[in-house]
Amino acid sequence: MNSYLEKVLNEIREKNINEPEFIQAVEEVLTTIEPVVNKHNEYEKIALIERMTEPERLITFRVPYVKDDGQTVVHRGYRVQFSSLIGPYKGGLRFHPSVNQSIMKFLGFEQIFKNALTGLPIGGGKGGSDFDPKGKSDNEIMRFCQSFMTELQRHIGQDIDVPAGDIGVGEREIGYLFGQYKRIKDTYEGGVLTGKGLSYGGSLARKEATGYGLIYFMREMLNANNNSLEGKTVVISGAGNVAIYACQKAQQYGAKVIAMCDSKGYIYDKNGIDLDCIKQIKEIDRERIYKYKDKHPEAEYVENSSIWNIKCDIALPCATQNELNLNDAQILVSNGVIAVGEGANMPCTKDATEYFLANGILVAPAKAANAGGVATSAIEMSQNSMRYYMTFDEVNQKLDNIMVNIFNSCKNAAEEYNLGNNYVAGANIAAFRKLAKAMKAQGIV
Ligand code: NDP
Ligand code: 2IT
Repeated sequence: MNSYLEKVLNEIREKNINEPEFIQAVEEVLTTIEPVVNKHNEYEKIALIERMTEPERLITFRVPYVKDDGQTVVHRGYRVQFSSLIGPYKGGLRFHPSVNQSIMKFLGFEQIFKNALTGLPIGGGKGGSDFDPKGKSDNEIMRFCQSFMTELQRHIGQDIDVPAGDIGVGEREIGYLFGQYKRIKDTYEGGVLTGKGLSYGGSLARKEATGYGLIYFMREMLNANNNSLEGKTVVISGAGNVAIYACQKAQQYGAKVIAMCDSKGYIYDKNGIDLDCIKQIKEIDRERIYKYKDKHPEAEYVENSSIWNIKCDIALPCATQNELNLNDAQILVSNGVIAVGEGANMPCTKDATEYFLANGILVAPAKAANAGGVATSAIEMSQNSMRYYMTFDEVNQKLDNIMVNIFNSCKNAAEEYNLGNNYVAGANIAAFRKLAKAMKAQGIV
């Protein structure tokens, strides 16, 4: 490995010894940008990689709230303002009991590269809390969001840092967060959050954007390799925002989605998933996926088993990080999978990704393939600035164009460095080159 990259990587491993996800995300990027760094000896003197891998700012704060039974509970809130190189910090908020500094930093780091790939002026950030929204009443969610925003508001703004949703944060939570921000600031700053409800500044097609974008990217990737979605069997992990709209678009392109899951178990429906039923369970009832069997007794519900044991042509991990490991990858390959599309952030472990690539499986890397969500968030910010609304078709068409451009950037970068159809490396190289250029131009900051 390039001696400068090796030195930086070792320092990062030592300094962040308790942050395995962050180290994993950095390793993946640094090991694939080597051919670019080899051409730029000047990077070492200006500590370009060290600066790119150290967050500009990391904020943690106390979030107390009172439960319905009167008990006060304290959670930890985070905002990682990783990079403002090419725009205001931008990235989602995650509410999940697993949230910690490592997960926040890995997500913030990935976001910088993802946002660079969109071609839009947005920097990278991420935030959230170890709060578990599951089983909480609406009032508990509201009080938690208000408490969270009471601290977060001093660090964000439509030209400073623009949060959005992620796991456990959807339109309901964004509404409560926005209401509290507006109340404290006493100004209507529409673009301070994205993923807002349509009645107060949200964008049409933002809800669908990440899942749709994933399938637009997959369409382009298959097309470039003389294949298509038509008639393919698809397995999708998760049953949340990304998974649902990936399923919808895949079905529209003639693919057959045969399985989806939540963190408790998966549903396998050989007749093809009934998405209206999943939407009712997950978007409206906020229930567990096994309820699918109430309407479809012929479907199978399986707990404590990997969804990746199911034979399919296309695997779309859309739940969470490291949900698809080497063993899963080996099973998928032996079952004849042709392509993997990462809807979640870093869903495949590093060895799983390497195994797919070594076996000629097409991999649509998260940074590129799930960038449609944040790209549409940027389109929401534009609409808020213009005090204007675009139609669903206008936004959707822009999203489609952005995903085509992102795919082409990954493809062109991979080809330029003789990496064949390794779009994982292609994505990292394309994003890194843009960021490195901006970093050099802006001096030592
Ligand atoms: P949601 O909260 O809407 O849904 C998450 C889904 O994943 C749920 O079905 C959840 O199940 C499942 N899940 C979570 N953890 C696990 C686990 N450990 N094992 C199995 N299933 C699990 O989140 P999103 O759909 O918004 O996010 C999904 C992924 O996509 C995340 O990695 C996120 O970072 C990424 N992403 C999201 C974007 C967006 O616009 N929302 C944009 C780009 C990426 P359960 O309900 O049981 O917890
Ligand atoms: O991981 C992601 O890109 C998101 N959760 C969406 C971020 C955003 O600002 O829309």
